Amino acid sequence: MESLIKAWEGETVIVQYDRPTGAWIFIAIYSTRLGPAAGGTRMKAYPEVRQALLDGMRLAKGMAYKYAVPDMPWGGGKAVIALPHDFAEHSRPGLLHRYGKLIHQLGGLFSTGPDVGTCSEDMDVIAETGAPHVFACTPDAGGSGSSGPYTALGVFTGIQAACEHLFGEDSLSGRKVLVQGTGGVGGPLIDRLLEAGAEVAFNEIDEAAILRCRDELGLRFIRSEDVFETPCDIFAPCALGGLFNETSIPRLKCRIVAGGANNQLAAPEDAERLRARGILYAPDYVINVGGAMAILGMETLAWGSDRAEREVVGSVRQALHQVFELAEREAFSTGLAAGRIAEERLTADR
Ligand code: PPY
Repeated sequence: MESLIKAWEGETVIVQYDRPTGAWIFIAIYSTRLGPAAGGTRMKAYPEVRQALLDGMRLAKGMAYKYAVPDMPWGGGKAVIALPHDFAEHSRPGLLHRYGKLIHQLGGLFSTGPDVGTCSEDMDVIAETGAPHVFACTPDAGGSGSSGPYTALGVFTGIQAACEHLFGEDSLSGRKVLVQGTGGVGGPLIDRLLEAGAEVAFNEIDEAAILRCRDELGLRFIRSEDVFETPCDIFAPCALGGLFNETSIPRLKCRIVAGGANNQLAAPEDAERLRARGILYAPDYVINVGGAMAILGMETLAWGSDRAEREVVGSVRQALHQVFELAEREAFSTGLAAGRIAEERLTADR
């Protein structure tokens, strides 16, 4: 893990070994240049502990870029709790309380919210020891609840912006959209897409969620092995990241990639691979800012939900058009364009 930390351009990594459970807690802080760090807490088992650290470091950079593009006064950070493979669910509250205590001790250097493997109910438990540096608690606990619907609203807006750029009209009526992951973000995204008249297919690994989407919503199910080859207008990854690489990109049969998952590209060069295939890629951290933007606005700036929705729609639309236009003008990838915009903000004199 020494070499991983050494190679990372971020500021700080906080490490805590949770002896009672055997879990490893990593808090990666990429940059506090624009403000104190905030980012979700990812909690899952990894094949190896070092992969959890690497995940946290990559996600923290994504958060820094995510805040930088719409000029939010927050720094990039992410927490990863690597669970032991024999983790017992009854140990969860204790682990979350000890993690909350660490958050509290950091005194605002890092604030957190939900990510893959944690939900608003978990934030309530973390907040018992970690308040006030815990966002998106349940409404019962005085929080604003799940960020998923706001992320989904931003992704929906981003899909419209991509269609406008590529097809000259933002209407989704009759557009074929493949949504991967039907959980906190994919679920509400599907609802909006259907309402807009899109033809939605989905991929999912959870059996109950498959039944719900296929039998109750009547959507076409795409098996995991067929996801990349399925012809569609828009492919919207809303599950785990790292899916686009030199072997998956040549198989794609979509015109647009625009989804909510973090860290969709295995490597930065994959943005150029998508461009070379004529696929318009909406950079993940630009299109999925909605959750963080809405939650932070509602909980630190006293926005109401209407204001939060307006801010998300306006910011994602404007930022994506800026990214698409810069990429077109300079004839380079949208990933590079978004990176330029974010880095300019992160290095500007203040
Ligand atoms: C993300 O956008 O990936 C997050 O980590 C979401 C987030 C960030 C800060 C507060 C609440 C949710």
